[in-house]
Amino acid sequence: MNTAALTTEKSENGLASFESEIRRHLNFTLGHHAKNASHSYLYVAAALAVRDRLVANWRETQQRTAEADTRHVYYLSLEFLIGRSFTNALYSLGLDDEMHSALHDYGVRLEELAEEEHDAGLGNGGLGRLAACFLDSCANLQLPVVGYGLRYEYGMFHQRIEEGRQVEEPDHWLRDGNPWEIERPEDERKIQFYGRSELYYDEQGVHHCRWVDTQDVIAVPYDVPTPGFHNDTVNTLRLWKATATDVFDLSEFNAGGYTESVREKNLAEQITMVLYPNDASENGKELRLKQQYFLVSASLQDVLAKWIDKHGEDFSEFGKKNCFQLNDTHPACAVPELMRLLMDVHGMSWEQAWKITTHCMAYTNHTLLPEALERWSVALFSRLLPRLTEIIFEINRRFLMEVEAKWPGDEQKRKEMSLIEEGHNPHIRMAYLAIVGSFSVNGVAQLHTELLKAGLFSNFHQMWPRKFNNKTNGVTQRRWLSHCNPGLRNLINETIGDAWETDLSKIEELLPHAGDAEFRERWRLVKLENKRKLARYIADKTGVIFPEEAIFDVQVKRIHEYKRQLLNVLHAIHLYDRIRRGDAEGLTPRCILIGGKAAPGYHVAKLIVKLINNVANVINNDAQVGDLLRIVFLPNYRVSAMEVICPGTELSEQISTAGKEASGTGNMKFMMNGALTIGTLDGANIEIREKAGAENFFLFGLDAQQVQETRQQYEPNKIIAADSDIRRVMELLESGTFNTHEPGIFDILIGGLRNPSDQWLTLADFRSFIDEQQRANDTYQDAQVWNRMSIVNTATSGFFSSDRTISQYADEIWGVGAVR
Ligand code: 17S
Repeated sequence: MNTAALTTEKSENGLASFESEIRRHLNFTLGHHAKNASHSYLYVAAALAVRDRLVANWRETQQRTAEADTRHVYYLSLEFLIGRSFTNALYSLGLDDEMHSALHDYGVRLEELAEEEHDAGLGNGGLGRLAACFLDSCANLQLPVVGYGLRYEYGMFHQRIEEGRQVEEPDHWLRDGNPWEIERPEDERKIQFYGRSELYYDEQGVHHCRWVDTQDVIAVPYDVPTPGFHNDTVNTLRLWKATATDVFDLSEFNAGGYTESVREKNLAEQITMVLYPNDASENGKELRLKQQYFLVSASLQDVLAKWIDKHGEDFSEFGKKNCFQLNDTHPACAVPELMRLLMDVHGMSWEQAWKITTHCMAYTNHTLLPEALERWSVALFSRLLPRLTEIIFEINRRFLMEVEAKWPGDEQKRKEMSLIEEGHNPHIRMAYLAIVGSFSVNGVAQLHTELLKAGLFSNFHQMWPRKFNNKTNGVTQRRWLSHCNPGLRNLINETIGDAWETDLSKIEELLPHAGDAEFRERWRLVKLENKRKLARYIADKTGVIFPEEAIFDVQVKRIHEYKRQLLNVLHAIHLYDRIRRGDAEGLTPRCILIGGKAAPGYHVAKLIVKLINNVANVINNDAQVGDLLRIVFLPNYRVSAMEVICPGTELSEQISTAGKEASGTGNMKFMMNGALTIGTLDGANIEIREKAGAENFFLFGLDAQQVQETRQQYEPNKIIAADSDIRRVMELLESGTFNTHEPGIFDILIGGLRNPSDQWLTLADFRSFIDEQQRANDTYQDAQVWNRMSIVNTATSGFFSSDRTISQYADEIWGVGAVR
């Protein structure tokens, strides 16, 4: 298409050039003058102009998918951590150059305007970001997949650091409007809560159940376009917002209930008001269960309504033609809810409904921490969802008969496997419900899946071995390499072409170039430029200067004991100790960056944040340290921060206690961008090391098996006594060097390290960590060697594309192909 012609006339899609479309949106959509419009309005106008370019393809994709006689997949997730959409959409459409020059006329740079966009922080961490990468890959592969989630008014909290401590602030990301959504009031659904279940007989004398005397809430969908890469496909993410029914019910109004009804509206809207920020720890709050059921019921009703539009009440093919992928157990209510809808609303028998349900549910597990497995008290569940509770008990009754048939007389097995954990306060085990109701159960990395089969879910694996499968996670190389690292993208494209952007296996064509000294030098210069950009970002947010000749050593992820940010800090203290005692010979300058949010109620995690900040304060202000060492805690880590961080990172810290991190996905983003990994044999690290080659990975620590064995006879105090480096680190920590005015504040952390029942075995791995860090230190001194290893890491990252992961879901679980 001739873009020059666009500046004066409209193209076939009825849209003029970006320049005039932006003006039109400023003037008519937003009611502003184009002259000296604020950046925030200019951003909205530009985003709307981009959205307009998506709309025609969006409609066509919807029509094509609706007509296609294929299975449809619904990705149900309480979280979609999308981040920003503006430049991502431009990049997918191949329109960044056109936008660049259009904005020139408004006197603003594209990069600057992009900063106006609030991150859509509708997720906690890996699980939510995975859902966003998956949607990108589904659109790239043109798969008939719709994402279903919640439109939280407040996403992940904003993290501020005050005197070294985390302070949470609400993130009202919608305050300036959201140009990336379209409200669809015509598709609203009614969601029931509370009330009771009632038996009745129909005209034929057949008995049925119905759920009556309920309190109802309306679910209104907002659709978010998800563009594929240069392929004219635009898929849909449908996010539900909660609102009250009949706000202006006239009888209430006349009876003086006006303010009452407005109060009810507020209560209803609470359901989608805020994202729960505690990843990996459930706290049994009623509102959280309401959110889960609200998502599930609205989405299932939506899918059923569209089915009925097309097929009437004939559900014979429903199981074959639909698939619901459950992102962890958070949407596991989908199992009993689909049963309810099929039986109570559509008149099916239990057997018919169960056959359909178990043909279309698939469950992904994301955690190995037993304490993170979701359980809901039967008392709470049955008050909120009485009819669903009956159905769950009936599923359980029938399931336990199967258990009895497989292990006759084994009461212990029935107790272990029951969907209901008995006791004075019985609980529903959501993972077991998901397993029983699904045809597929998958883990997210090889080790994780093996550990699930042998551990947490071993009984179920014995019963249904073929249900269990692995889908190692991946990330989208479009956001996490091409788009966030244009310097490297251009170098790669000049060298091997751009086919890797849609087929990352092609990136291995870089491998031979690792032996080319001139290429290595260009590679080094790109990294250097990215380090400078990252250093500017850090200086801007924290005031700390990262010298560019230092090794950039980064750990960004949620703060959690099992991820062992504490081990990272101990290493920083060790380096500081060496500098202080004049043992800095051969030390490579190092800048340590740590970022991540702690769940607001997770005291130990918050204390770790405080420790990082206090240690940073001492080290960064000690003249003796010079440029040898820096440590920084970067506040408010989020998707858009990672887009600056991963291109500039040289050493990626993946140091969880082996057997605890299900997969990790940050590890993959760093690898793609040429960072080397220092890590344990945990989650996807194992596969990263396999692909990159052991010689291109810094391995340390116990493996999952050894972790189990060490727990029996772990004596951290002996380790401290026997190792002078470790002893000095503990002495520094215990001397109050890092908390001179706040005596005792780190005692809990110190006590944990010294505790023989420390779950995370931090000191068991410390010696090995120090030694491997030293090896990284030494390797870095030879830039030729380091850069070769860096290139090899990028070149062998092909497997970690979410395109590969999603192709496997499509082939091995969903049974779907591209709709073109
Ligand atoms: C992560 N799981 S974020 C794993 N669970 O820890 C990673 N959140 O190893 C893995 O790479 C990633 O998933 C993708 O597979 C996460 O209540 C659980 C959770 C979230 C919210 C919540 C409770 C639990 C609000």
